[in-house]
Amino acid sequence: MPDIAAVKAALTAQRIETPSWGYGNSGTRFKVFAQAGVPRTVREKLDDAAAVHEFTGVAPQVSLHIPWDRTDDYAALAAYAKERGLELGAINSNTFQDDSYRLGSVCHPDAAVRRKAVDHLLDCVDIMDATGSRDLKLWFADGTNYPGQDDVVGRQDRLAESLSTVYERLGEGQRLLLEYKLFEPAFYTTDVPDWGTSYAHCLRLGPRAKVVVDTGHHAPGTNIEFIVAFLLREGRLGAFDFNSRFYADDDLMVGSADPFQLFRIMHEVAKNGGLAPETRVAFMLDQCHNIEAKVPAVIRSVMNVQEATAKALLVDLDALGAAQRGGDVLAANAVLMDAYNTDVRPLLAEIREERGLAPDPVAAYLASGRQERIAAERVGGEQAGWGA
Ligand code: LRH
Ligand code: MN
Ligand code: MN
Repeated sequence: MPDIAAVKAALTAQRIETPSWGYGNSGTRFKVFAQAGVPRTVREKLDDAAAVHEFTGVAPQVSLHIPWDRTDDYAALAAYAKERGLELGAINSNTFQDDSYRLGSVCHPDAAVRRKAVDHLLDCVDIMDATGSRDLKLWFADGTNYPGQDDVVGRQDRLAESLSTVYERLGEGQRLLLEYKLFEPAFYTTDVPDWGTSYAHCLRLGPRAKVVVDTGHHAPGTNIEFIVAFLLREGRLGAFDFNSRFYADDDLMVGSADPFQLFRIMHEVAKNGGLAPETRVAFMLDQCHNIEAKVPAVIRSVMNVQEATAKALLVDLDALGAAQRGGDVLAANAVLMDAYNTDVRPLLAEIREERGLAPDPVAAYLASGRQERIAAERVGGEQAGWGA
């Protein structure tokens, strides 16, 4: 049986990074519903992230998205974060919201557009130098809409060249994380559509290039935990963008559509050393909260990751191994299901109370009055939103 003290230590040590854009307004192409108390500045987004960390105790890092979080002094922003017990996490680039990127960015047929995109990525590395961020997280909207629109292999060549320029610029300890996505906004070909494409580019770049698995970026039925296990074995799993997928890139709260899938993913992570700090897997959320209150939704998401992790840590690996070696299919499956069916909420509540935190972070946040306070204070100015 798993040692409960070790399970508790692993849960206490786990870190979950929250996205700055999750605190801003967001929606669909049909409507963005503004909410009271939404941050108007990057600093207010950090204040919200600090609240999530205060109530959960496991979310001290915040990912930034450039230019959504642009500021003229990143070192000062990092100092502001530090004063609130936070660190600035991954820097997410944006090469998808400029008219010049209609035919792509780093894969664009025109060298001048590629140069502009690469310059932005290099600017992001400068920002990492100022903030002390470890990771540059790249997602490209590049692709084509129609057969024949562009040369598929030519686009891969341009991608490889652009990535290599950025990789060469990385400082010591900095990593390039390459995210893939099956489709959207391109509908015929996508230049980094899957983990295999990302992995192949990372292999060519070098050991500090790693794959990002965004749980919402796969075809229905894809076995994501297999991808996770494979990448961990190869030392190329850099990070997760956690969110939930009913249909496509839904960006809803992680673990809401399929908590069992999240457990299966975390089982592969836990079993294959992915929770060890030296493996350096970053557990990030990449979510938007369109109709629900944002700060409590981020807290809930952090808790969902913790619950899946706790269940994964409760898998009796000795019993599992014995059943697997003995070819006992039913027993092996039962070991996993026993862990999944365990109610880990009391264990997590106990860990929080031992650390001086409230046992139920969502309830404690709602009772704190903070939501009403920010709604009253944050009036005037322009609310932050996805894409602005
Ligand atoms: C792309 C994506 C990527 C972006 C984020 C806002 O769909 O997952 O990680 O940077 O959304
Ligand atoms: Mn993502
Ligand atoms: Mn996405």
